[in-house]
Amino acid sequence: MDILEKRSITYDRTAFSDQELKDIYTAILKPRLIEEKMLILLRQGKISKWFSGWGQEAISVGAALAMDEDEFILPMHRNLGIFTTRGIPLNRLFAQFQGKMSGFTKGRDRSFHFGAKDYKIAGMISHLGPQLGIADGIALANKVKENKKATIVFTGDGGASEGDFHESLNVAAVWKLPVIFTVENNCWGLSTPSSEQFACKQFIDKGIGYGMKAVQIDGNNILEVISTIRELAKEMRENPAPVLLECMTFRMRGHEEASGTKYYPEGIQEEWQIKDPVANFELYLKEEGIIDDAFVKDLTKSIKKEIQNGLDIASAEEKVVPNTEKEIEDLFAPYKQQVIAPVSESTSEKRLIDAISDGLKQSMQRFPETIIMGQDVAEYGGVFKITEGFVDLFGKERVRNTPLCESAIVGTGLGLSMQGMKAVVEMQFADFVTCGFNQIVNNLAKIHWRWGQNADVVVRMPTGAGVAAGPFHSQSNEAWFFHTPGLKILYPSSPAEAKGLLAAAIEDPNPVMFFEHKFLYRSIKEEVHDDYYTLEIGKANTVKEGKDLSIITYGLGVHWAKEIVAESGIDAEIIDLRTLAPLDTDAIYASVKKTGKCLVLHEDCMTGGIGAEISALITENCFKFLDAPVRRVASLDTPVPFDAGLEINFLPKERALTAINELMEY
Ligand SMILES: Cc1ncc(C[n+]2csc(CCOP(=O)(O)OP(=O)(O)O)c2C)c(N)n1
Repeated sequence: MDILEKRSITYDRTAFSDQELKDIYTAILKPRLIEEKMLILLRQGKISKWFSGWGQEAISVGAALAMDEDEFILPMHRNLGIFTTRGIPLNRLFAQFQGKMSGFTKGRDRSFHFGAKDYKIAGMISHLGPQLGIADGIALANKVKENKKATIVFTGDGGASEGDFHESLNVAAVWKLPVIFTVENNCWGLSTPSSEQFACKQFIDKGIGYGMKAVQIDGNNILEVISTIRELAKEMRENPAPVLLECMTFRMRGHEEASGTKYYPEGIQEEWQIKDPVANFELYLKEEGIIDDAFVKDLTKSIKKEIQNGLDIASAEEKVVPNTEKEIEDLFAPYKQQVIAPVSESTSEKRLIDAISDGLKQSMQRFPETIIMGQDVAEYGGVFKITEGFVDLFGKERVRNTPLCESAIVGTGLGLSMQGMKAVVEMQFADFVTCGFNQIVNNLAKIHWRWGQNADVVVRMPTGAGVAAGPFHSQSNEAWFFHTPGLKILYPSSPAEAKGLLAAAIEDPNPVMFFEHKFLYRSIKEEVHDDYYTLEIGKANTVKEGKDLSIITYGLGVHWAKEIVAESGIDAEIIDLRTLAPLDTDAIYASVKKTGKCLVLHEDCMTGGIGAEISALITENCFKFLDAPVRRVASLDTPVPFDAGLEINFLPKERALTAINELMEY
């Protein structure tokens, strides 16, 4: 421990007993001593990277001490003290740093990128800001269940420049969620000083803009941190509402050890050195006669021993042995779908839109812990009216209008899932998913594989062209997600499929992208079972049997294929994939092996589309059965144009017949 000659922090110990003060000192010393050790190991090349929290320990330790043990904390990369104070065994922590099996991510993710539900810690991803939206979801669950619990989430002053910060604070303010948004204002984001990061004077100035209380404290004063957070948490447990907490502090070491601190102005570290949170507190406790040199010596010795023991255990553990099957298996939470048949024979004619609405409604009844979130989904019923009347049935707590904030809402869905709830998020148009993309591909898709947390979130995606809506309301973007391991993708083509698959998606505890074709919403109808039922995820449907050619398609493509085949009289087999991930390769191969010729038809653009993958799979697995090269017909590789004539030209339907004829003649 660095010795300070003179204390520069003033403490108010009124609320703390002697024993408590000793315990607090014990808690704050531990991460400091771990850091000291880690820096040695780093120099010895025994760990690869280290993000230092040196000088910021009072915030992490103070927060963990102030919150109830069963309240969630969502830390960042400098919050070692949260993990230690929450009591994570050091051997597991070090095993995590070393990528060992007994860490928290089976060697799949590094350093502090993990969560541990047993310790009520929800870990970060590298992108920083997405943490904030998850906190909203955790807090929303606490609020609707009336748990009287607070949640605390962290960001740096740099991370607070991300859109997620704005979205998440705004949602929490509008929904009055019990979250403490903690900005560790350590004056720098990597090499960028605050003056180049934000123009406001201080973060608390933002509170008024969000309509939330904002409090600034000395983040190096552990008693102030504890007292403030205790008070804020106590208040919001009773009267849920978010708070912006700005903790003034300084990052004493480099962004990560290898990057150094050359960019720091001369003398700034020395200036902050005298405000060291550990040394000041130690000096204060000595002055108060609560601890003495012997106590510090003994404690240091015993913590060092604990650290060494933890390291010995972690280091003795063998390296992770790769097991490909397990790597793939862990992408999703274990789940064996039980397909549910309708109880009665009762059916009625339903358009696609009615069937989706019906499936959604029945799922809401069946799973009372499901929350629907989206823009204008409440009284207005959503822009396509899928949720019309839902507020009357389920109330506004469960059918929630959201601000425009796709990222925060997907994050909120994940937070609900961490609390054992289900979320259905409606993108107003599939095109707008770009604004929530990060949460989907990096959080929802990866979280189970990383640390075993499922993401019970269905993202509804009103998709596709044919409605003359131009490049930002017509896109097909399923391929973006198809390329991302960890997501299921459903794309029904008919009302009956849509109802059964949506119910199946909501039952599934894993993240599902659910595509609904806008052109089909009101243009197709059929008899659909009135009772609740599900269809098998991952199972294609043979729409029409045939022997001369296989047309593999989905969505609107199924309807094009049916029309073309009916008009041309070709004996083609039409396979409706229904699920894009997992892909029913058995059905594809069986059909191609039977017909020997294959056309893959889809509305999405050609290049890098799902057709490319299917074509490659057929070539690899059915080559000797093929009598012609696999053909793909897809939309042009351009954005979707607005003018109806241009849109028809863009879409593949008119090119499909030519391709079919060429295949037949091959
Ligand atoms: C979206 C994103 N952009 C850039 C980075 C690279 N990066 C990692 S940490 C960091 C600085 C963060 O600064 P701040 O939030 O103030 O936290 P601090 O490191 O100072 O604790 C940057 C630029 C990242 N991880 N994610």
